[in-house]
Amino acid sequence: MTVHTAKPMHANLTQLEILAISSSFNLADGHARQGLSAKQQLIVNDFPALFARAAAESAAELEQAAVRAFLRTFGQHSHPVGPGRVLSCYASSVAMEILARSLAGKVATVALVHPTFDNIPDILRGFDLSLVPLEENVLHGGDLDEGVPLEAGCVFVTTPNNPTGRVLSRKRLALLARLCADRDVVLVLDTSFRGFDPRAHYDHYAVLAASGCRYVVIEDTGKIWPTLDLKLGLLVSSENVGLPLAQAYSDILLGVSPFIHVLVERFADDAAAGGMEDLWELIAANRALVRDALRDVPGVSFPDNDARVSVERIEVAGTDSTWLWQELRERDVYVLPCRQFHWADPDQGDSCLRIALARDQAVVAAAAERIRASLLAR
Ligand code: EGV
Repeated sequence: MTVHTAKPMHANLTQLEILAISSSFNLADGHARQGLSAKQQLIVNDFPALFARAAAESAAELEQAAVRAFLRTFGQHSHPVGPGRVLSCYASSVAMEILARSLAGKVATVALVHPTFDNIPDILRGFDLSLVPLEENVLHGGDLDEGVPLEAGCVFVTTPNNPTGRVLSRKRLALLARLCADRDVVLVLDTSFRGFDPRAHYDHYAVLAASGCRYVVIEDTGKIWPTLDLKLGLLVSSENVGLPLAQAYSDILLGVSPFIHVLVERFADDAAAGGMEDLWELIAANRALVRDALRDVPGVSFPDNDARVSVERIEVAGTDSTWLWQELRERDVYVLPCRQFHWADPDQGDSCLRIALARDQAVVAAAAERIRASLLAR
């Protein structure tokens, strides 16, 4: 299998995540792998009843209930409803593939946030779309009119971003949406990490609708709840989006299991009833654990001071992160090197590693000690 021999320099990030799947110290992928909370365990104990309900009730109604519960729990009260506006997918990457398929031939160039997870540029390039980087600093604080090149027919932003955790503020979203409306450009948001950061819980759909821009939002339950990758990606779009999304969807999917919809509704209700705060606490504790274990290691710093997402970057001055990745792998610890996130200029990611935090504390603590030992032995 190619993935097992892939050199980390040339592998994509997901290939490196696959290598880590069976390790005891898998801090590579951003999926939720922490143990279930006591209340979540009760939902899992109820699986036979959930299955029976999924089989008995109207699939369309179960889907609507799941979408509504999920989006409202995370502040998205003005999310669209109605035929074709919210399409259920197996995963956010599947939603992205469908979006890219619908952009092909309609749009030539996409302005894509830089850095971001590498399967986004890879999927877009797979449909012959040209990419131009939209640097985070420009996105959050610069002149958008200059920063978004005129040739871009689509602007794609991950918020909160992966791996940096930076969140697009309401004000910046409004500016960007206005610019997209003025230029008749499609604005795409990937909000897969939204659940972790309350600063991303303002009502994005209200802002988007007020601008009148053509938009697509990719939502995701997969990063939040430890449901063994039983998850839902949503492809949400404006009425005026002008892309053949429903047709592209039908090329790939008939629909998603109603069992997933029932599950998502229950987990969303649990999140709204306090589960969300428990999750934030776990991530904050794991982040503190990593920082405390590595803070005094010479050359180490944490570039994303404010981040609340379930991944943390560590910078190791003067080291090649791909080499470090190898060193850690020999201790059975798996993280990600950051070159691949910088899809337009990999050298920018040279000295950073990304550590996944949606794990049990004991796993993070043990892995952090191994990372510390490895760094001190350099
Ligand atoms: C992260 C895995 C895919 C992706 C993981 C991810 N790759 N879907 N090709 O879900 O941050 O580790 O986004």
